[in-house]
Amino acid sequence: MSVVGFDFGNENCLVAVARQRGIDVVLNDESNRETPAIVCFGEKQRFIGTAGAASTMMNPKNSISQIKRLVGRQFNDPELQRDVKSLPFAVTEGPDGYPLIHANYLGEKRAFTPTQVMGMMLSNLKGIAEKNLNAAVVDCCIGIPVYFTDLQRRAVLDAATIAGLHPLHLIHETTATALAYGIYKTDLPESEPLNVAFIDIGHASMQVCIAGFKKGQLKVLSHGFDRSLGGRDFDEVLFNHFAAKFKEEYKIDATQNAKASLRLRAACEKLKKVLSANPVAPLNIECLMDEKDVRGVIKREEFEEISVPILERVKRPLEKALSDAGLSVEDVHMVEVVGSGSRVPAIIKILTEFFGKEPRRTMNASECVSRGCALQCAILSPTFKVRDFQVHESFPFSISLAWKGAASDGQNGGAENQQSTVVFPKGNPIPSVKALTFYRSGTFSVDVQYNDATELQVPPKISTYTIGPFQSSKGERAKLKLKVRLTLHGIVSVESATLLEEEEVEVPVSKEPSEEATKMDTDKASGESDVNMQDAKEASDAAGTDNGVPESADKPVQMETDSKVEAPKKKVKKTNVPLSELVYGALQSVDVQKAVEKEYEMALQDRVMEETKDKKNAVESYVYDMRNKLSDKYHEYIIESEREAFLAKLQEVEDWLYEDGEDETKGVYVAKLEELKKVGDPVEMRYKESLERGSVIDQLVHCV
Ligand code: ATP
Ligand code: K
Ligand code: MG
Repeated sequence: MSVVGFDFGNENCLVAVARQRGIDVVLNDESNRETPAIVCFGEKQRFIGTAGAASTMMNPKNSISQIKRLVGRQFNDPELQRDVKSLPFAVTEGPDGYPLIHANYLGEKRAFTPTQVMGMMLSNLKGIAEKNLNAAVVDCCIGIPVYFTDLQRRAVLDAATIAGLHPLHLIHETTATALAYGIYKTDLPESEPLNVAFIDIGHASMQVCIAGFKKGQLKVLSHGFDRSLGGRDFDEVLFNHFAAKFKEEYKIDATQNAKASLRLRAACEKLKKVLSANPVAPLNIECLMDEKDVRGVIKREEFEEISVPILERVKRPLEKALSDAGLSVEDVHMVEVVGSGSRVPAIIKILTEFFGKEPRRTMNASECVSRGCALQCAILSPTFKVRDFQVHESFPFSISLAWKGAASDGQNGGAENQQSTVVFPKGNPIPSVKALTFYRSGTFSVDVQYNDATELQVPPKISTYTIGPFQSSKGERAKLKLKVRLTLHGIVSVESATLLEEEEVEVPVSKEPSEEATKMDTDKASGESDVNMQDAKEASDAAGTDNGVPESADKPVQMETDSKVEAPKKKVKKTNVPLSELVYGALQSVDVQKAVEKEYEMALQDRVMEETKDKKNAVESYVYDMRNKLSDKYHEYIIESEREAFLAKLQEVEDWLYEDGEDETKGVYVAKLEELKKVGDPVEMRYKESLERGSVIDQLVHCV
C-alpha cells in the first residue's frame, strides 16, 4: 500500500511520501517541490503541471488554472461567476447547470468538466509520487479546504477516481497542518491543552483552525474561513491599479487583451513578492500591448493603502474561529502562519495586532499541508508504525434531515407538514453515524440539507433519499431505522434503511446486550414526533468501518437490555429496505466510469507523444554526436570516401528533421535511427576494438 499525501493547491500542488525514515516532500521532473495546478491542452497532447505553466503564455486560452475554484460548484454560484471573469479560458453553463471548460485539444473543440480537469492534475501528481517511490500509488490522503461543500468533496473523490487514486481520507488542510505540527512535539501538556491557532493564507482563500493539543492528541476546536481572500486578490488589486495607470499614461487597456492581461497579472504577482521584502518595487513590461513598453513603480505603503478592502477582511474569520471555540485571545497560546499568501507583511501586522502576539513560522509554510496528509495516510496504513496520535476533527457545518410528516403520509402530501431535525450539528466529530427511527406506511423520502446555507451561498438541498417499498406485516405504520453517516471525508449520506418488526416469541435468555432493545426508538406516543434520533454506536456498528478506519468514540448510546428478564422476550425481525439516492450535481457513477476511460485515452496519447519526442530527439542527437566523432576519434576508423558519404547522409537527415520529418510518428524516427546506425555501428565497433587492443598492449607493457 502506498502512503502518499497530496496538497492540491489553487496555485501550487505538493506531493509528500512516507518512507521508513520519515516524510519527504518529493521533487517533480523539473526538480521542483511545487507543481503548478495547470492543465494545458495542445494540438497533440496535454501539458500538465510545470510543463502546463510553461505553455500558458503561448497558449492562454487552452491553459486551465484555478481548477480548485471550479469543482463542485454550480455555474451561477456567485463566487464562480466572479472568478470566471478573470480567467483566460472559456467556461460556460452546461445543460445540468454546472460549468463546462472549453479548450482546443488535438485540433478539436472539446469541453471538460472541472472534475475531469482536476482528475488530470491529480493523475500528474500521482505520477510524481510513483516515480519517486518506484511503485504504484493508489491509496493516499488529499487535503481539501475546510469550507468545501458536500458536493465539492464528492467532486474531489470523483477526480481521484478518474486519476486512479483511492483517498483514504480527504483531510482539511488546516487539520493536516495541525497534525504535522503536533505529532513531532514531545512536550505537549498532560492536562490543560495547548491552544494553537493555525492560519493558512493561500492563493485564493484563507482558513483558520484553532486546535487544542495534549499529549498524544489534537482536538480541532473550531474553523474559520474566507473563501475569497488569498494571494491572488492582492495580484488583482495591483493589476487594476496598473491597468488604470497604463490606460492613462500609455492609452492602452490591458484588461481588454487576453495576453496582455495575463502578462500584467503575472508581473503584478512578481511585484507583490518583491514588495514583501522591499519597501518599493518596479514594474517593467516590454511590448505589453500595441507595441508599447510600460514602466511603473509602487511603494509598499501605497500597495497597503489600495489593499485595505482586502486587509479589512482578515479579522473576520479569526473572530469567528475564536468565538466558535469559546476562547478569548488570551486563551490562544500560539499562532502559526502558513501558506505562501501570508508573506504579505501587512497580513502579519494584522495577525499580530489581533492576537497580541507575534505569529510564528515554525512550520514549512508551503509543505506542511502535504506533510500532514502523508502523516495521516501513514497513520491509516497498516504498513507504517506511527507514533500514537489522535486527531479529533470537527465538522464545519450543520446538516439536517428534512421530511414530510407522517400526517401527509399517503394520499395528499402537504408541504405544511415539513419537518426537519439537525443530525450533525456544527462541531460534530468526524466521522460519525446517527440512527433515526421513522414510522411510515409506505415509500417516503428524506432530504439531506445544510441547516444554514447562507454562509456557503449554495442551494440548501444536498440529496434526496427515497426509502421503500416495504410492507408492514401488521398493516399499520411500520417502524424503520435510517442510518445516516458523516464519513471521514466530511460527506453525509443515508447509508441504510431497516424495517423493524417486533414479534413476541419465546426465546432463550440472552446475556448479550441486543441492539433491538435500545430505548430511544419507542416514542411513538408523542404524536407530533414521528422520528427519533440516536447516535448509532450499537455493538453492531462498532466494527463499522469507513475505508477500514474505526469510527471515533462518539458518545456510545446507552443500551437497555432485557437480559435479566425471563422469557417471553420481544424479538425484532430486521429487513433491509431499498434506498435510492439522488445527490444534486454529483456525477453518476457511469459518468465517472466514462471519464476514467477518457482519461486513460488522453494519458495514452500524452505518453505516445512523449515517446515520439524522445525518439525524435534521439535521431537529432545521433546526428550531432556522430558528426563530431567522425571528425575526431572515429576519423581513422572509416575510409575517406565512406566518411564523406556518411556525413552527407547525416546532413540529409538533419535537414529532414526540420522539414518533412518534423512531425512524424514514433516508428518513423525509430527506423531513421536504425538506418543511421547501420552505417555508424561498424565504425564505432572498429574504434572500440582498437581501444581494447590498446589496453591489452598497455597491460603487456606494464608486465614487462
Ligand atoms: P490555496 O491554498 O488557496 O489552494 P495554494 O496552496 O496553491 O492555494 P500557496 O502556494 O500557499 O497557495 O500560496 C500561493 C500564493 O502565495 C500566491 O498568490 C503567491 O503569489 C503568494 N506568494 C508566494 N510568495 C510570496 C511572497 N514572497 N510574498 C507575497 N505573496 C507570495
Ligand atoms: K500549496
Ligand atoms: Mg494551500
